[in-house]
Amino acid sequence: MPVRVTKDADGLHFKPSEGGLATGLGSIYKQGDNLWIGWPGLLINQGIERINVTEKLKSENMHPIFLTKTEIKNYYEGFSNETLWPIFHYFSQYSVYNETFWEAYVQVNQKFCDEVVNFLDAGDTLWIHDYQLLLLPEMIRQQFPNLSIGFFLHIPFPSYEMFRLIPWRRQLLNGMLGADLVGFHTYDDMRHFLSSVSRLAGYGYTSGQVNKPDRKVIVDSFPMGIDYQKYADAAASPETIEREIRYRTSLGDQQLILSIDRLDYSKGIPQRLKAFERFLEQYPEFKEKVSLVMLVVPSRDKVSKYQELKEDVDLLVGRINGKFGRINWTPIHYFYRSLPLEALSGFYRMAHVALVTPMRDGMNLVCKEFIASKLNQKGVLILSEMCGASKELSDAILINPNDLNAMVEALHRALTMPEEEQIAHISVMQESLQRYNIHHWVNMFMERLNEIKDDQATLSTKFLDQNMKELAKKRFNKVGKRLLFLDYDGTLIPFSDTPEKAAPDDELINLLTNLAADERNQVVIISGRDRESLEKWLGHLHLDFIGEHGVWIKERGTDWRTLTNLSDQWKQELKPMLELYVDRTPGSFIEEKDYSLVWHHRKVETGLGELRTRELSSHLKHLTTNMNLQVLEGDMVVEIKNAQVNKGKAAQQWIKDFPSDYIIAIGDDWTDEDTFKAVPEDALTVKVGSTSSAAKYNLNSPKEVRQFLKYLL
Ligand code: GDG
Repeated sequence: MPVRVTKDADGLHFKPSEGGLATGLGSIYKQGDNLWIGWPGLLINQGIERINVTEKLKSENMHPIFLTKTEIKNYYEGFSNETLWPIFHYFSQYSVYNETFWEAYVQVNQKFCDEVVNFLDAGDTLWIHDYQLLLLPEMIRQQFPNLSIGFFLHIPFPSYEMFRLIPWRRQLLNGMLGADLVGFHTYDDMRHFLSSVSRLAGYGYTSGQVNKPDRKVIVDSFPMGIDYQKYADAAASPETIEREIRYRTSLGDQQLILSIDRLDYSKGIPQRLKAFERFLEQYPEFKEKVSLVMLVVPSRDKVSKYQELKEDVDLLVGRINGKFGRINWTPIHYFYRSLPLEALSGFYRMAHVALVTPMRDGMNLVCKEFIASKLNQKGVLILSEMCGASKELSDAILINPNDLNAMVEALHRALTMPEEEQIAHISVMQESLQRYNIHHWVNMFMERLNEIKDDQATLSTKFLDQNMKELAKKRFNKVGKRLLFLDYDGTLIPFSDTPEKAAPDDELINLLTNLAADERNQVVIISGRDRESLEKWLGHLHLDFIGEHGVWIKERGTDWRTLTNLSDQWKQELKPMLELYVDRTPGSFIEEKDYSLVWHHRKVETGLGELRTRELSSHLKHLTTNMNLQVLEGDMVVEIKNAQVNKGKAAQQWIKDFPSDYIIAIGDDWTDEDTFKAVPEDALTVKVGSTSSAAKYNLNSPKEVRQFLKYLL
């Protein structure tokens, strides 16, 4: 929460919180009817104290959720800060995988859910923040299917190689995907997330859009800004200036290097100290001329890794001060406590150099606050490449925090940089930070979320809802003859690893038998499948067939025949090329039909399959020019077939030969688009899945298709 409750002998106190999220959003949440719900950061067990805290926070648009001692230990210190935090910051060696922590994480997310729903109305917007609540979006979605839910992650989203280490990785991803919009600081975080979603949760994505069967989820980057004016104003305030004079009088006229962080191993504090030590060794002329002001804010001090870090930092500071210090000069001024904004602002004003060198950081706001506080535009920012802010602040001196020599050289360059150069860099950065400030960030996120809701509303008018189903059924019952075109894979049956495994189950056989039993129904299975499979699986039923996209056809009670004089000579020519791609791509294989060849990559390593698809398609398109062939990229396949056949042409033949009063066409693949376009305007066309289509309506899955057909019966 933006305030932290503390307790001493005098009772409870409410202080502004440190930490990026709280300071960033602190200026925003009080507007309008907003309500900020969160944990107030302290164990409060007594009923009366809970009531007092709740009352006090209510007057400031906040509502507390209290955690018990065990929840703080297992959920907050445990799963959040000993499992997720290290992995997400690439410190996998620090991550603890503990079932009790995980159970507490699920339980506390549920606790948040139970509390939050008490405040929610269907038209509200819910914005969930950060890694402590990854499961909450989906939990809320279960209860409010149409609510507008945004999620923002303030820390990095790690590469798939890191994320996959977590035993509960799928649950975490599915939890996040309950949101309509998932936001990150940088494009890299977003691309890592999408990669994990496709590999672990099995959903495909196009650009930043995850295609879940029930909903599209938008993933985008929103680099967080600061409340620029607040820091600029603070730097100009009399309180800050008074402090600057006071500090300057005690320090003398040395140049100051500033370092401000929460105590955290991700911030690279020991590495920074070592770089400063080496700088004094390599450039002894700076002794007595420069001091490092190091402000470390206590954080998560119950977690053992943080306690160890604190000891390391204490030792290093002691060692360096002992080694170089003089009576009249302290190399490092070290503060281990939280200071008020005026003090912070005073340091930002005074510092010649801000040394911001995290090993990993989602964004990092300290560097932005430093820039905003430089009213005279004099100063230099040294910034780690490993923080989100480095993507925006390219006018800083960027360094790799593992490279001590680079840090030493950066310090030397910063401390000797001519003033005009300092002003040039700072002014560019100020301009950008003024524009992309915290208000801009909130607006961008909220506008995007609203857009998505509008899109969903448009799409949902296309969803084949109960109303439409009833209308369809009325017409179905009324008319004399009905013609049904049903695609097979992905429409009547879900996809499986190999084409042979998609044999029909009993439920499907019964459904098709019952449909065909009514003489008024003419049911056409219209598929890309070879005729042998169709015959073997469904040939005994009273159905019509269009196989291999229209190469083979069979009316009920007759034999298979082909409509056109097609050539299959080209297969000999192109097959070696497909074989070459099989050799180069383990897990892929060729399916050969009478008049088409298919290269399948469903079992190929994610990413490699898509890469090879692009290579193969362009290779084939080049080779098949003037061959009257068509190269199709389908669901995990590349198919080559004769250009003169397609499902649409075949369907037209049926429509002509078998006049009917009501046509229904259902399919999932883009080869089915030809069917949708071929049927008359008054037909009922249904696309399975949520990508755009010529069909009038959508259903989400083969399961829903079956339910609809049963409903018609
Ligand atoms: C997380 C991500 C991301 C520091 N000392 C004092 C104090 N602070 C304030 C600073 C700044 C904030 O704390 C620290 O923010 P950061 O962004 O640098 O880092 P995290 O706390 O780790 O924040 C981070 C952020 O979320 C936002 O998304 O940028 O990457 O890790 O605002 O000014 N404030 C006061 N006294 C102090 O002594 N009052």
